[in-house]
Amino acid sequence: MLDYIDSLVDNLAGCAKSPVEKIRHKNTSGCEASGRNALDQGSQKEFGMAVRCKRSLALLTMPRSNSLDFTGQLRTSPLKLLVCRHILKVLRWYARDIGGYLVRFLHTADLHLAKPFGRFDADTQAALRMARLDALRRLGEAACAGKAEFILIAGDTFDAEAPPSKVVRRALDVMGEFADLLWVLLPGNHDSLAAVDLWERIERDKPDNVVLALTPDVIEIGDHVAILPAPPTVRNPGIDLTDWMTDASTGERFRIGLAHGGILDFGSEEGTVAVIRPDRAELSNLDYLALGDWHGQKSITPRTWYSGSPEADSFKGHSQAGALLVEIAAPGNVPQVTPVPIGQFDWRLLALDFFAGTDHVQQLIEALPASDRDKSLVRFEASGRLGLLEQSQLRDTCNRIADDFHYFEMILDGLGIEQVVDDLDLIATGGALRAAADSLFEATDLQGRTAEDVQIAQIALTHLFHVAQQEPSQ
Ligand SMILES: [Mn+2]
Repeated sequence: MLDYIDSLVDNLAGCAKSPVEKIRHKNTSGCEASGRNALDQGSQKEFGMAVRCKRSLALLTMPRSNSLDFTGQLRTSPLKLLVCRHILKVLRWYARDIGGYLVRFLHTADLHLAKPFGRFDADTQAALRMARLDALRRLGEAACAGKAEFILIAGDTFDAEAPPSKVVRRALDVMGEFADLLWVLLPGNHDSLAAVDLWERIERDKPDNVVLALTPDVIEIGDHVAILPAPPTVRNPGIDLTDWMTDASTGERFRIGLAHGGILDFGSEEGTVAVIRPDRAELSNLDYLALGDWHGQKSITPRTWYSGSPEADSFKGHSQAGALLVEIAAPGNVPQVTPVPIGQFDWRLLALDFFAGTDHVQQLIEALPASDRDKSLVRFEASGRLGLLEQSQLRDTCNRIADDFHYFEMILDGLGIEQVVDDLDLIATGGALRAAADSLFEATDLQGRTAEDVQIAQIALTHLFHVAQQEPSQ
């Protein structure tokens, strides 16, 4: 273990020289555009940090022959492993600082706070809205756990231009709780710059650790990072607002673009005009382009990512909802992007194709989420063909399991009827009911009818069958 620490120290001592040398090299070669010289404040800070690190590291490993030899004690102490681990942790932190240029941040977007979720009952609506506010806190926690310096929210923090006042207050309070973390907020298309009152209010009430990206101007974070924002002026600007990034001067800093909208040839979440160039990051020399709009996580190029929503909001089948932890070792390096799960609710679309003769109930049960059912929203869409009795059994199964889930919706209208005339006997063998069943059955024949009429007849017949099965037999 001690040998390992020694070798790590040697490596770090070697590394400590490199950032300083790099700066000098850039200046003497004259290839740097914005002219930071070797003795400016930033360089002095780098050099000071390197010297301090080397001294601290030497102190950590030096006193082997001293009477206060803690490394000697380590050999016998039961706390040996614990202390060694702690020293290694400290050394790794130094390794990170000596690098000097490493940047780590969390990229998120599309929280859609206060989204109404009108299709659901009031309880589900409230739970889903609360989950989005919780997501904000979980993002803060994930950023701290991942040692991120700041969080970029790439638009659509709010679902509407005039969200309920209390939601704005809560959101700002949650961000304020993470005092050591910087939150950079970009307007999106739902909360574009046209939402003048909203952004004025946020500007007035926000805590100090919240930075608003309301103009296409460079935002400098610390000594090493430049954020290049492209705030949407209106809901659907129709022009590529990231154009300005190419000519933005940022010196030695990391160049991180922040934008909201659809990428050309890829489309947008809600059908707005998709105009951002897919090669914007490469074209404008960005280290990373943090995008919002698309609610699923997606990489367009190694430097261009949609983080997706941190909490899912549709049955579109996006990948697991979360954020992206982005680490860039030095300007120009390819970012290391790690998805971080955030979302609590699992929106599950079950599109199942049935055909007669298979165990249809088992097919459904196997496809259902096995765990965390109270956090699952399920939309079950059946297609294919089943007999009337099998359809009725499927409906019974759905009714039985629906309460297991936070929300369960079944859509059996796409399921055709396997035409077994004997099934009609199970409705009635004679009388008015049988006459109705016969007439509906006849109407399920496509000959001379529209597909829509046939589907209506099928739905009516399956309902009639299901109702007949519920009645005590005559
Ligand atoms: Mn959105």
